[in-house]
Amino acid sequence: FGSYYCQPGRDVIVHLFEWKWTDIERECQWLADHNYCGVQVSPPNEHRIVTDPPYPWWQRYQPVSYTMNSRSGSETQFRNMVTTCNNLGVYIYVDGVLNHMTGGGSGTGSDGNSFDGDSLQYPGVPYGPNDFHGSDDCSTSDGEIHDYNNPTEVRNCRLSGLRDLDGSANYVRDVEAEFANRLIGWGVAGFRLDACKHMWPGDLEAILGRLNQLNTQWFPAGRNAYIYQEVIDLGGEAVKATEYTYLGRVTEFKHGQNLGNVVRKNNGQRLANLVNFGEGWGQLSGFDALVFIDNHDNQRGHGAGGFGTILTFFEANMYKIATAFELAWDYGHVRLMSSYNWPRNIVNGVDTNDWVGPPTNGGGDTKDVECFNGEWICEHRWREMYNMVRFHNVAIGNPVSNWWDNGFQAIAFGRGNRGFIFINNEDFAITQTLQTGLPGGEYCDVISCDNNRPPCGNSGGACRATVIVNGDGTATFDVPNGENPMIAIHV
Ligand code: QV4
Ligand code: CA
Repeated sequence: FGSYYCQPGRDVIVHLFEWKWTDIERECQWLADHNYCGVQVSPPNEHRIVTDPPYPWWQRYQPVSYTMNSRSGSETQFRNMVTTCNNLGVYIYVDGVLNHMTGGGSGTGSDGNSFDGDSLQYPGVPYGPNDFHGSDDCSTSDGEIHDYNNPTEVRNCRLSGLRDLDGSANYVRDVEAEFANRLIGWGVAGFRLDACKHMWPGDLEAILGRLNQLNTQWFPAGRNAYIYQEVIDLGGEAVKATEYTYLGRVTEFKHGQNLGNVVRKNNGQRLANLVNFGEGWGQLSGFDALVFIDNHDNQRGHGAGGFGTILTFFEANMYKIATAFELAWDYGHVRLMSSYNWPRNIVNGVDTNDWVGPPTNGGGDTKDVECFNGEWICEHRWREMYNMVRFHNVAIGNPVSNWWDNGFQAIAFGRGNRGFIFINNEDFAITQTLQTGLPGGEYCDVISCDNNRPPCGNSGGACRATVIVNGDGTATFDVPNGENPMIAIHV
């Protein structure tokens, strides 16, 4: 389940966090035009509606049933989105929450089904008390996870009070696989599986073993769904990411943590140290890793947070440097984050507004997306991002080559005869002649230019000078420091 299917020359996926189905359906044309492989969408099934605090984004990680009315829209809207995007060759990856249902308390979910987390009743599924882990399986006095050195506790007790499903039960496995197969039947291409650290690999294996192959209306016969499992493994806990790699890919949280530390120059880190980035830094095999600079949790201090480490759109310049490196380098399957804005307010290391949901028309009614209006950030539409997605696509299959560094905060490398990038994280401009490996000719810097063939130019006029590659592959780079201190060229 760790191999994914993209249209030729596409590879990167983007998480359109909390977007509505109608907005994603519209965005797929732009994503197709800019060579994105696919979209990760927020959990589409019925969820709790939380009013205190009002309509937080995290209400969607408290499932009430597997019917399809959610904050992002209806079943019809979801299916229309999948059809339209698939017809454009942009594939949909669903965030699947299979470990648990809601926390405590009772109410009515986003599709009108009642639930009672206290008596473990979810009639919309239906699930009852026998479908959950109880005191037989979890030995902590309050039923919560406390000790991350105890794998049984991590898998059988409750994560933040969330009612923990018994994945060893055939009924639970059947119900969850039926849900996934319903989505696969509509054309969904795979799943980001939530909270896999808290599920036994054998239980996941049993659910995945029940999955149908992808819909042959859009995918070649015999293709499995693409599975990437959320396991946060920064070392030092009992549960390891490598316990899950036999099933599919795993989120590699060390990747964004390491790149955040390097670009911020934390603890004396240098760009030059990235020469063996990836496995050489104790990360998973690139073929097992799903990688990202930030995700919807750690951009607001949830999960493996760390505001002094993780980079986000709030630090746009460093974020672009880290993302450009990630897209130019040859490691892992890259997922970009596309965020909404919120009034981040860090007090003693905690964001007091970490719960704030997407832009709203009032209440829990999410606003239509309008990129760059100050509410929807749309990182995936930043020129530096989508042009580096193209660089990434052009470079596929070519190993890193012609590495150069100045020993400190300036590096450059190529990807065979396809592309070359120079990153200058020093406090001064650099002029340097290097072997690029590229065919001779004139190239446009795709960091500052939208055109990638001379004459290079943007309507905004931000374009930097053309880079001339000589017949012997050498070129002289004049790389500024400060804003966008990078030059990237590709065939
Ligand atoms: C509270 C108390 C509990 C108490 C409970 C009583 O904290 O101690 O037992 O009330 O019922 C929300 C609240 C949380 C509340 C809980 C239950 O924030 O305070 O518990 O609901 O009502 C997201 C958010 C969570 C949120 C959850 C469900 O991050 O804050 O909890 O959604 O709404 C670990 C895991 C990793 C996880 C990461 C955050 O290994 O798997 O923590 N990441 C994924 C998702 C994440 C999501 C979940 C898992 C859960 O990416 O977004 O949590 O689905 O590292
Ligand atoms: Ca569990």
